[in-house]
Amino acid sequence: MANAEVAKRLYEMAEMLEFKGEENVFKIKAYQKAARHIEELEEDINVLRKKDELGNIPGVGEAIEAKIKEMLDTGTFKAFEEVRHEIPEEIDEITAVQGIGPRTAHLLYTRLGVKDLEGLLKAAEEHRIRRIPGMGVKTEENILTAVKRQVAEGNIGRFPLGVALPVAEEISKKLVDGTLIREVRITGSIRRWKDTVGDIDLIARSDDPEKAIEAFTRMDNVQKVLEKGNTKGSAIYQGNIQVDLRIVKDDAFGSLLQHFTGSKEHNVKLRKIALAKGLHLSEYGLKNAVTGEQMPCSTEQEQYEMLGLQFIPPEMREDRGEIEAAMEKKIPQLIEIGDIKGDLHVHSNWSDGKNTIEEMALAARFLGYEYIAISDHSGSSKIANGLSEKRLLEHIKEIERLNERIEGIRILSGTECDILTDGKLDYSNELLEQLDIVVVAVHGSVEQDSKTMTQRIVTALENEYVHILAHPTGRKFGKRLPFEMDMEKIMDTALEHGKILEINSAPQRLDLNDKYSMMSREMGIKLAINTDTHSPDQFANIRYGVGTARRAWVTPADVINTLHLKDMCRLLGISYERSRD
Ligand code: DGT
Ligand code: CA
Ligand code: CA
Repeated sequence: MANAEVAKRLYEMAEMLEFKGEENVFKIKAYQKAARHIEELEEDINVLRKKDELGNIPGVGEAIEAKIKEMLDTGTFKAFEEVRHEIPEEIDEITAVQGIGPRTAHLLYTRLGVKDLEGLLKAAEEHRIRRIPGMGVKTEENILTAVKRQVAEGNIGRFPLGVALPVAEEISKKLVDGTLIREVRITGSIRRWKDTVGDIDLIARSDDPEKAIEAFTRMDNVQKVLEKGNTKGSAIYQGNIQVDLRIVKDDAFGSLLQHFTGSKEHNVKLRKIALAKGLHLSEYGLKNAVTGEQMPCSTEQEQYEMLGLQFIPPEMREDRGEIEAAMEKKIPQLIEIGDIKGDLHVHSNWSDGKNTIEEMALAARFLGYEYIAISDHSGSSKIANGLSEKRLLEHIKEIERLNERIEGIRILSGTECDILTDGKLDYSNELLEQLDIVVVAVHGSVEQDSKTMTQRIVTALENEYVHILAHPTGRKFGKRLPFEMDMEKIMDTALEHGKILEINSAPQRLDLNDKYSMMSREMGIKLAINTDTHSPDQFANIRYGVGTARRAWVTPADVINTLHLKDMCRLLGISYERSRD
């Protein structure tokens, strides 16, 4: 088991205990704490175990240590399995509803027998929830609204990309480890970098498809085999995610890749174009509709070319005008990870990050970045150890010192300043003026009605010292739906005042999403693609932000952190010289 898996199990244990109404809060907190520290470990937990150093992990006492060992040996632990049997399987559906935590889910289950979303909706509509002591009419109404919204947004039964992609990569790696399977490609919505995905779609090349499918179904962590054919396999993998695998021999690999990358809407339109040319398009490639001659393509490029189209990047394949653009050879040169020159939303251990400012700067320099902005939280974010005005001044000084000492990267002094409930900012203008860059964000009081929330953000964007609005809609997969707000009004304000909107690359956020990123780009609003990282490894999340931007047809010119340091300094009105020596 990898660190992330061990951590996940411990988090689940905490959640299940909470669900069960565990009285001892410290027990729940202990699991969460251990999980958090394991998640952030830089060393492999299996290695620590060999060195007998598990006990050194903060939060891991004797009891949890024993459970970790059990997990590393058997893949699970007894206490976990025992509790799991007492809890209905679909309970995640319930706790994913805004405003329902494990305790409320437990009440709904024990009092009303509610164990899935359908049951919850029914209970709310039949006014049974208000009769539970302590819940009331208002709670019932809120639950009903939240469930309806969740259903309308189609988020049910889908996995965040940040969950599915690492699993898909893990499986791909396992599959090519053998000599049997020569190449594996991730296709479907994951390859299109869609923010949530229904399942994992893989294709592979092998000379012996049947054996390859057999090997696939016998992989570790396969929980259930759904289909096992000559060239097709389908299974439920650990984490309850479905994996579809198709195997081909060499010649039609490009055609198959194109087909399974989708989207369905994109493919339907391609098929029409093929027909107009007397061709028939299927997963096996193109075929002459009259003679029946097959024309399989080994690359996608070839297939698009045969249809008279420019190559279309996977992220654009949603039938949003990309086929028409490809006909006119007008596919834009989309942004790539290599275009990113710096990260403007980075946390350090001055607030809730894990590492020092210096460590973050060195990690960024290693990635080839020219600059980063350290944007720690402001004072009102108490849980995040936000900086008081006094500590922010020290923070600025520390960054000055580091800039004198560290070469090859410029550290910009920044903040992720809270937008207070009325739209005022958590720091005075006098203080904001002393920073290189001001990132603002909504954290508390997220339940405000649309009018109040819109005005709150508009007011913040009207402040002359503000540069970037971070994670504009506040959504978090499985935890929080987007704020109620008038996004168009917020975009109009951003445009009017020259403010930048962030595409936050944290995979649980991906906020702005593709749709709003596209609207912003079309309006001419500049974007920043940041990671909001709390440790050096999270810089790697930039790929999710760039993927989202590519879905929105974003080019380097639309994004400010593709600028070189000199141009970035000019944009921010700060001296470039300071960084040179
Ligand atoms: P998902 O899984 O809901 O996130 O979305 P996709 O796009 O991965 O959809 P999925 O897994 O049902 O199918 C994978 C790809 O296979 C899809 O993007 C295009 C292709 N495909 C599936 N069903 C059809 C179909 O009925 N017609 C066409 N033309 N292509 C299909
Ligand atoms: Ca899929
Ligand atoms: Ca599928």
